[in-house]
Amino acid sequence: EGVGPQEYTALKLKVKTWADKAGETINGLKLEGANFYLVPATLRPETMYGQTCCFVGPKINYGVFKVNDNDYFVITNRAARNMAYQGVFAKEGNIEQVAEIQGADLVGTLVNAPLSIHKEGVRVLPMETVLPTKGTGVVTSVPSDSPDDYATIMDLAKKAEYYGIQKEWAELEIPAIINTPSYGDKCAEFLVKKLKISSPKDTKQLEEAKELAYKEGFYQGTMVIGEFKGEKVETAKPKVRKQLIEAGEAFVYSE
Ligand code: A2H
Repeated sequence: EGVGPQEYTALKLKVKTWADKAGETINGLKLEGANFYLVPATLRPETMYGQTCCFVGPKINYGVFKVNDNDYFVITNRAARNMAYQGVFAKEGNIEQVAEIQGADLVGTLVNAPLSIHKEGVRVLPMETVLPTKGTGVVTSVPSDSPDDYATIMDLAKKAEYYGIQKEWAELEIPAIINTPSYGDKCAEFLVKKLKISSPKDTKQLEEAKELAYKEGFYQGTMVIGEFKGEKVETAKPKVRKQLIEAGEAFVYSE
């Protein structure tokens, strides 16, 4: 971990259809015409083409925060407090929370994931290892390039009934985003298998896989999808980020 502030890209995943319980809460607010977004924080904006779902911590409490007259964000209270001083909300330093929803009640919600090949949307799914103390408490899942995400979706698909989800939600096609000389074009899957990681609870091996994937992807990787196909990750990364921000689909979030 660095000592300076971490600069994330916060991505706006617009809710298309709420899971039942979250829907009841939101409908009770009678905010006709409002837009709601789950807002994951990522360090890898160039991988957003490969989003296949969006993770929340099932036991984490999320707030629904008013951003402006039409828009609301679903994030942790902690993240809202930080954003209030980063020019994200209409009034500097002011937080307006309209509801609280537990992560478990968000599971099954269908959201639009900017740049994802899955234009029909992706599902909100549970991830036990989401930290309430980092980012926004929401994590977008890119199983091609994140070993944590890959290990989690494999576990979800294997135990769909236990998790109370539909198996198909965890089995969306995983496209290749980045080619690397050492680990091929789906480095997370390659490393999870190589290090014999069998569950999201294999913390130590996952830490190692994450380190290897990150270095190889960033320094040796080449994009194999999207507008910057053929470019090195190092140069494509700021371009994809800029594009998302200019399209109003993302913003800078630091902590
Ligand atoms: B990354 P750092 Cl493709 N709890 O985004 C657990 N993990 C969280 C989190 C939280 N509250 N908030 C963000 N994260 C994840 C993409 C990605 C990420 C890829 C590869 C590696 C990777 C897609 N998931 O991260 O501790 C988010 O996942 C590995 C470093 O602040 C975010 O970026 O360095 C990253 O961890 C931030 O971790």
